[in-house]
Amino acid sequence: MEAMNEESDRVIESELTAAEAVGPVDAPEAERSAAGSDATASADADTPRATANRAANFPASFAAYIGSGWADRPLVAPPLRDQAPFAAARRRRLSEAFPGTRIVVRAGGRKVRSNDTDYPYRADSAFSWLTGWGADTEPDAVLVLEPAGEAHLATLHFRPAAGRDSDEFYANPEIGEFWIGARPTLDQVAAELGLSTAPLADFASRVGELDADTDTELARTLSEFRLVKDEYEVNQMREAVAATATGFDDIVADLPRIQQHARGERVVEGIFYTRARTEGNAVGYDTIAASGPHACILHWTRNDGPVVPGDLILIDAGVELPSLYTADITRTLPVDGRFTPTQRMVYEAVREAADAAFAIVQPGIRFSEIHDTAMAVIARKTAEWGLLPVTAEEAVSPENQQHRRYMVHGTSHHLGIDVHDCAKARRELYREGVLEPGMVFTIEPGLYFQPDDLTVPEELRGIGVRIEDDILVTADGAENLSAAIPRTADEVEAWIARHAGA
Ligand SMILES: [Mn+2]
Repeated sequence: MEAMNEESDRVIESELTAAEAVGPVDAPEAERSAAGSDATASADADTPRATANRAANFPASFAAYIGSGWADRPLVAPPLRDQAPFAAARRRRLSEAFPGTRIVVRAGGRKVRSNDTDYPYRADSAFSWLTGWGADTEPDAVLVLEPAGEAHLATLHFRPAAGRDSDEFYANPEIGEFWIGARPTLDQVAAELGLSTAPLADFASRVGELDADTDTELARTLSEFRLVKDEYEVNQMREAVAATATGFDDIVADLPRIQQHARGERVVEGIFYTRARTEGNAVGYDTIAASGPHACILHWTRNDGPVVPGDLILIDAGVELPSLYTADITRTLPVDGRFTPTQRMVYEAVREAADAAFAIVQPGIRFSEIHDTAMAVIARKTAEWGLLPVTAEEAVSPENQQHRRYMVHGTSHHLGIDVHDCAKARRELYREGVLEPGMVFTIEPGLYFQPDDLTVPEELRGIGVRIEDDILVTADGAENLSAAIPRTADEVEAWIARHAGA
């Protein structure tokens, strides 16, 4: 955070023009020619998708007619976004790490889901981290850090708003304004992100540059830079958790309706999705709504099963904000509002593992110690219940690990703009890394007794429990950002009862 206030000229952000008075959406001549006055000049238009064989031709006179009669759209410059100074500090840090080298970080393009329909667009995380551009990123945008003296000059290239002299706005289903909405102008984006902007058409790869899509050292560095969150990011994580908490509350409030549907798990997914779309940008990952024995399938996202009284339902979901930061939270609920004694025993064992892991979190410990601490509880509990062929002490030794039959996944992963954040960081900075204030990660132990596991008594089979919270490392310990979502068995029962009585 202190870097924000430092006078640093490592990255020279070039002069922003027209920051006070952004012109009309219709681009000036220079931009028009750069963006291409002919829609077919754009890469997107080169290969129109399946619409070509059903499109009615426009007569030659039509372009002139539809190109006229439009009001100017003078725009007030949008304010600088909160994240802009933080993104500038991140670019300075990258500049210092790669002096004299041209750096290219791409937002990525749209991806086809089928035929002429795309997946919802989602910008590359490193690109978003460096630019502060989130859910509204223009596809195919490219950030370039060009060496300039001791530092770099940062320029954001993207496909700007097209003028009415182009046929793009009405005739191009993939990028045209009438089809998918207007793009921002270069000046608008420059004002919002505090970055110098240029048309995408002006961007070309150069020999010797490092491209984050292909250079592993650059990609790794960007991943490692993201391990410690700045003040903006921590606030985003708090917001993402708050929105996610509301989504979980929506689910609990609707438990009676959920049980009535043959695909109750889908109802759960839909309820959470509605909250994610209304409060945030989307879900940060596919929601896991796993009722009954489905809870034993770690990444159950088919979500097509019923939600039956007497069972537990495991819900693992997170709201991704427009800034692209996401929460990642799991709660396991008794569908009818009350844990059976066996369910409660398993649930509270998992909670004990989570609480033990959380208790040791502070700057200076190793990330892997969190997992080891949670697993020691899992080993002790499963040994106490007579499930292990060895003692708990024997099980936790590296050459044994029998208890992991019931929890094969890790306890923690970093969290941020990606749900599994910093995935390209080196093992010595991740698993073997030492905790620092500002790190955000999950603690998510579980116990999963497969329905056909002959090593466990019948009453345990088909029970799956996970409790997942989002943890911030503070100066002298840790804060559970999701502590306000009911966690203990008693709290969870009271939560459901509160809604049932309402
Ligand atoms: Mn997780």
